[in-house]
Amino acid sequence: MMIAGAASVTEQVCRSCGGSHIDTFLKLGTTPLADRLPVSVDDDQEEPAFPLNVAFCCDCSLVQITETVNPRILFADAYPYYSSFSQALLRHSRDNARDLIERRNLDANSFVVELASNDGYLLKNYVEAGIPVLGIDPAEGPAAAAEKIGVPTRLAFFSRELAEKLRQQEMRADVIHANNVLAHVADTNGFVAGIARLLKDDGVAVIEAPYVEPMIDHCEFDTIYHEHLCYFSVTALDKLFRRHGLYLNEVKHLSIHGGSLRLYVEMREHVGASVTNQIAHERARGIDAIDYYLDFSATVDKLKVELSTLLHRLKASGASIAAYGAAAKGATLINTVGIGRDLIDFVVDRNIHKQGKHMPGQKIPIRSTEALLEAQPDYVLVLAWNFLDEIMEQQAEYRARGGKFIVPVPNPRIV
Ligand code: JHZ
Ligand code: ZN
Repeated sequence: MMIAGAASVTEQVCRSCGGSHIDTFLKLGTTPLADRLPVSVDDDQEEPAFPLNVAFCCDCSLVQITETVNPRILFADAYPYYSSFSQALLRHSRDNARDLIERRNLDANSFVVELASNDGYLLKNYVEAGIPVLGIDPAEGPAAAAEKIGVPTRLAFFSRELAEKLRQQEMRADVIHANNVLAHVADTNGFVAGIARLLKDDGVAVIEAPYVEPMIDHCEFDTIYHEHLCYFSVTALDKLFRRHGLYLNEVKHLSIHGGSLRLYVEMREHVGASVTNQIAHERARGIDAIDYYLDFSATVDKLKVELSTLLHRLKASGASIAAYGAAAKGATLINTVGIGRDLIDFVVDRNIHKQGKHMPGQKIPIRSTEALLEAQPDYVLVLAWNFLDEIMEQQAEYRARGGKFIVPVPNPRIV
């Protein structure tokens, strides 16, 4: 499973249960890394690219990609993702913190840890409320941004070993947040074991991860990239936590990122109806069996053809097209569909760390969002479709002047 010096390894067994019955049901080809943005368009230096194959474990139901790219390559070097550029995400995070402060009676004597704390977008809410926190994140830029706003941050990958070290220093958490990180770690079991070590006996881990059901049902195949090693069902998660003496006691559905789960995980077993009902639902729909996944490849191919045909038709009619959101998922979309500079003039993004760089693989330039009103392209392909409402509201002027958006999933459509 682990890679010391190698750029990547191909897994032969399940990341969670170690079983060897893993069946590949989707092959997206070889794609460049989604969060590694080329600085220059003439940069001849070849971008590293890796296979993107998705498999189902017949033993524990976990959906996973089979290639593990070295995390140091994926996250440490100029990682451009900063959480704080979406207002919707900031609101979502603030509500989550407030809810936990109230539910758990957190105060100056409590301790909240976030794994993959990024730029402090979530923990800052606890800091404001006078609650001690520690962020843990391996990406230098975002971690420095967190420190700057008063969120103490340890520059590290979280692991079982780090949890052990913190515990030796008398650090144990009332609340551990882990948002959009469980799917990112190569040592899935080590990470969960670390949570079990760091949690107080009566503490709670609050974990968010995209849910595999909407990914399949809404053809959100662009959320598949090398950072996302796992695509979770509640069935697979329940087994993963139990292996480490943790219990998934409550689950909530969230609309963020195309449909996510928020999991409440504790040391004591107190499984609520939200969990048992969801596992029953997954069984009824067959989410715990390979058949559910077998049509996905054909559905993805259909979407790719439809989108490519639409963009070529618009372009052939003389229309100009730009794109919105230099999102990681955008990198998968443009590289698997083959959307290059012949179709898209530029991509806009509010994240200043992405502006001036280029989309992976296709090397489409990334500009600030003001470029939309300056150039007034006829169409804008929304790569960050998960924030469509926020983007439409913010780009009211572009739309009032006649601009139109193209939303790629679940079916390409113009709005
Ligand atoms: P966004 C991220 O993936 C990061 P990405 C990560 N890979 C992960 O796991 C998933 O989320 C769950 C920009 N934007 O967040 C910001 C605007 O410019 O959907 C981002 O660059 N203006 C760890 O990268 C991009 O769009 C706006 O108004 O696929 C959105 O990327 C808004 C709302 C966003 O996910
Ligand atoms: Zn398994």
